[in-house]
Amino acid sequence: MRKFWCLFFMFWPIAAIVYSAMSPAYGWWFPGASVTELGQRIDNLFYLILIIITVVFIGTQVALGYALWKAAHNKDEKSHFSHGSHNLEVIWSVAPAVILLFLALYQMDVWRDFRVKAYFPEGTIESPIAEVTARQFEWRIRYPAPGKKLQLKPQPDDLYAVNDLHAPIGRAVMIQLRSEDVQHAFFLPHLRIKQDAIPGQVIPIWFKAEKKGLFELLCAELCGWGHYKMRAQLTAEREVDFQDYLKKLQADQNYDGFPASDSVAKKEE
Ligand SMILES: [Cu+2]
Repeated sequence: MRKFWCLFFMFWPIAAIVYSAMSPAYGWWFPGASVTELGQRIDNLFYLILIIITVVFIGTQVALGYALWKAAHNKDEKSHFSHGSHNLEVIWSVAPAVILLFLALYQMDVWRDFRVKAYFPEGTIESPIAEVTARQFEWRIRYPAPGKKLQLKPQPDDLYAVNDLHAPIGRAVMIQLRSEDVQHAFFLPHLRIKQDAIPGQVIPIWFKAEKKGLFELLCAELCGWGHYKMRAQLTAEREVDFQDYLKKLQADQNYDGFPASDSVAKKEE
């Protein structure tokens, strides 16, 4: 039985290491390569941290195993209590502090480009493409009418959609994130974007999708019983298709049940 437990507890660290080593090749961490350049930089940071953690994990497990092994084979010596080692304590306090400080400084430019408004790509702040409002349990999207700018307050000619966010590819775009009720999290795993939506706050997010496609948009914050239903999509498409989509939304919203020519005649009456 003793052997079983020994093998049992040895199995999990080994399984964790094998899993970590295999994950990048199989895409188990993230779904495929990032669709944005900034996302690739975030991935690089993630893998750097993963490597550091793996090295530390293997190191500490091997040291622990060695200490146990040595103690188990040294039957003559009685156990003794030690007050501790000042030198060791200094080493294991300073080493992690240095690693953390390095990471804090090293990730700064990615953080700055992602979050600091002054560094957002040109043109994004002035003309957000949409406002996304999270609510229990859906994503409401508000676009300005074609040719107009998004205002903070809803306008009569604004365009609305639910659970389907469209964005053009090849240029940096910004959206305004809000929440209507509780805390949600706007998560675009393919773009490596995750941002909490907080009631009472308008939070800007920018991204530059490089690839066309449909990408998952999820809520990553347990927000109530219907949390699982907050699955939406981002449609990344060419600029012309994006403009066509807005025009189609506009036509659909202005549809009054009459053919176009009739409705003109009706207004003139
Ligand atoms: Cu939610």
